[in-house]
Amino acid sequence: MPRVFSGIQPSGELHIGNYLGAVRNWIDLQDKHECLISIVDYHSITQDFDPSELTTKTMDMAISLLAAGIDPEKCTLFVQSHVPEHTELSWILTTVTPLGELERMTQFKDKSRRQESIPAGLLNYPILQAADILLYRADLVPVGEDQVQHLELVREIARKWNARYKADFFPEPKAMVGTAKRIVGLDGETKMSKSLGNTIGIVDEPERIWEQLKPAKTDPARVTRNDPGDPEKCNLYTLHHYFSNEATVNNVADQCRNAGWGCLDCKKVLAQGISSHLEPVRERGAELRADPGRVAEILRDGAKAAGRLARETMSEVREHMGVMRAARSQGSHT
Ligand code: AQP
Repeated sequence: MPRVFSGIQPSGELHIGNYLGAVRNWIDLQDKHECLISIVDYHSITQDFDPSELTTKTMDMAISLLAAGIDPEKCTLFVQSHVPEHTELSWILTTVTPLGELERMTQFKDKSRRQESIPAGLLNYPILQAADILLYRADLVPVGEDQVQHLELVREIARKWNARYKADFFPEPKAMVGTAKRIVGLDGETKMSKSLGNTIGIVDEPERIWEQLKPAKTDPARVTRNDPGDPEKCNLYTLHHYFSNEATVNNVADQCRNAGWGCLDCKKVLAQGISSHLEPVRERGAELRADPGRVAEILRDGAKAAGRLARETMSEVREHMGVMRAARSQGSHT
């Protein structure tokens, strides 16, 4: 069975952009692939974060993923920092990664613009990502379009390590991008992003979904209620394709072109579509929230399973690199 790895940062609520761009592909893959999904908390500390919230956000992300349909019976779900080999391999990979490649990454340029002082961790983010994937020698990495450039670099890092140590050890993982490549945020401009607050969360209550949608940007040509619009220029029309049925999508387009509906009318229909689509996710989320012990247990079992694979890889990596083995303590049978 091909092995799949993907990760998500606990940097905010799981939103419909993450869901459409990545998570629903993970859910589809878990039946026919060996899947490892990690909540990558050490990635999230490369941006501003509040330490008093990190554990809660990590737990919330686990709850949202499970509620969305990640099934611990079929897939290994774990927290990145619970498997320390991720950071160990990351250090090793820094020694074969060209600095110039890191500096030209679009996400590094975007995110460093948002920070007053740029931590080296933000630059090295794709190396930790390479470690996440290569640690499990994964074949496939289902991601949104924003991560494709990082995946190219991961492939290059795998090639360089293999060449440096004359080993055909790390496979070159392939990015898998679904149909929802880049969901735009409710500001109508930037990528929907946890850290930008332009999102709809997948466990949001209907009232919250409406609150978020009400001020969302639509076709700028619709200045007044009677101005006809072009649905193709409206980000919310794109969202209708995912959350409304075909008849509604066609009606939305007609009503927009003829100014039959105002944008608020269109938003009300979209809010209903999103709310009812996500209702089962909200319900499962509430059940899991009431049983945090069960969620902690799933993460513990996930870390155990991932840790076993990670230790196997690291032992071979060290062997290829000629790293001295630690002496076993007397009487040790391990
Ligand atoms: N807007 C999006 N459209 C499609 N796919 C998306 N993804 C993220 N945003 C969109 C995909 O979701 C997966 C998890 O993302 P991540 O947590 O690793 O980081 P990210 O891409 O940086 O996501 P955010 O929401 O923008 O988080 P912040 O604000 O913390 O940086 C990835 O596969 C990503 O492609």
